[in-house]
Amino acid sequence: MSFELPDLTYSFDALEPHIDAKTMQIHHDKHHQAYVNMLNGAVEAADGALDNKNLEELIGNLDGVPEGQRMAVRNHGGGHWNHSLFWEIMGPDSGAMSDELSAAIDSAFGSMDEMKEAMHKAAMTRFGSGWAWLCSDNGKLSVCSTSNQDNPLMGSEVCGCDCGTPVMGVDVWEHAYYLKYQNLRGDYLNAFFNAVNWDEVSRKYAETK
Ligand code: MN3
Repeated sequence: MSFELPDLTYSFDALEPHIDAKTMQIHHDKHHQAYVNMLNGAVEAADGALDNKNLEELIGNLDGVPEGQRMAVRNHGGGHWNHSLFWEIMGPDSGAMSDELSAAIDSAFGSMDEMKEAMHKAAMTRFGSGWAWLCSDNGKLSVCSTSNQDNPLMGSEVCGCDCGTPVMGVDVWEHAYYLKYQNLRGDYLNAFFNAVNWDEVSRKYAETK
């Protein structure tokens, strides 16, 4: 069994003008494909020790990965999982947020704007490359950020917090925005929120309860 690059469910230009087609194409076809290839290489190099494990099992138990492949699985398995979620929670239609998610956001942050502000701050203060996440711990929402391709599923030693399962994430590696936004990470973050598909975020949130 090997991991595969998931198809986008929308065209490269579907998120214009917020996320440009060229960035989407390189990001999906080149960057994400490279994570998938490197992950498959690491699984193969483990000589059967990692066969039959799904992606969540691999990145959710890095201690169970042979030492020689652990960093590769962390970086490229994380990269595969993070980008797969990222494509899913964006889309040309913003959809509708469920009442359940809306209530959880109000409860945790006070309002939708305050949740966006918390995500924005987490993403802006992430030095270098990484991600900002909206996470649900059995329904309780919080925001955090991770470096490189780490994510909260890897556990508190890696993530630095114990926030549960990501239901939304934004990639703040420069490859996610540099072509259109150059150094203006904040402008990209504002644009990202215009590309979020709230149906899908709501669906992911419901799964965590
Ligand atoms: Mn990326």
